[in-house]
Amino acid sequence: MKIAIISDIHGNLEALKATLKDIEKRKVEKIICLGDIIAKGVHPKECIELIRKKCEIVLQGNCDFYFSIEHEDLNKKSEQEQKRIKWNQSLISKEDREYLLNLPFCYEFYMSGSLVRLFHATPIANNRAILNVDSIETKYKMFLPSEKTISQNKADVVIYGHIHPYMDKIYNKTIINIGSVGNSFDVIRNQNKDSDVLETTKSNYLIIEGEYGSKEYSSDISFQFIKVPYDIDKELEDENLNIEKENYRFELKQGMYRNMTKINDNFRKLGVDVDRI
Ligand SMILES: [Mn+2]
Repeated sequence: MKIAIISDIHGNLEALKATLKDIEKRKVEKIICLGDIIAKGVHPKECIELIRKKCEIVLQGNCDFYFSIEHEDLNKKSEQEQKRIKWNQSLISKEDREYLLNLPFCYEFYMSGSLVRLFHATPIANNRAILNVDSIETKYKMFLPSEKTISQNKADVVIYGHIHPYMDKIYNKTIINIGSVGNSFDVIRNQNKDSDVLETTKSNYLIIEGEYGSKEYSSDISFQFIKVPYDIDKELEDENLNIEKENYRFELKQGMYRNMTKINDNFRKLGVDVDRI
């Protein structure tokens, strides 16, 4: 069975449409979404509608939660943050918010012998970023169960979203980040070493293929990373509706997070010499 796994649409309708079109042509039997359908882009409502129609399983991302709850401490937040919350909430209905708040945290299945566990960011919280440069110890914890996982077994394969795409092997286990459909970027960047940014700014998703539901190791399993180009300029046609349009345009066009200082500080904490890479 072929299963497509998508994540982090962030209200980018053109990216979502291009990705779903690509999935359709690859004869996939099931689509799973790892969350963050909304926030950042101006088309969250249309994205929720499409995701509900096309995806069999949808998990909750940190933004789905954050922009759907009532913030009782709203007045204590910075003016800019208040504006962000109100704006993102104004783009979706009460029913959309209810839908997002009721999404599950985790999904699991066996495939060709491996226990595959899916969540938005970590097995404990959906708002922490585990990066490809994190330690083996930190990455190992991604395979452990928590109160929020479906089973209490250690996973063999972990698939998550929230950041940028990579794959690694640790202790016989496979950790995969599928990247983002609508807010794609790479975090290790260097003007002299970067390739064309159009490679980065495409939509990312993953296809996993194998014997669905089988606990036997006797069949093959494969992971395919796919990058789909989409019409970024068309998505930005409505950018005047966006209260964060400069940041949003920068991220979509440059394939870089709006606050590289924050990312570089995180890297330094992990012992990565960002000034030399
Ligand atoms: Mn997220």
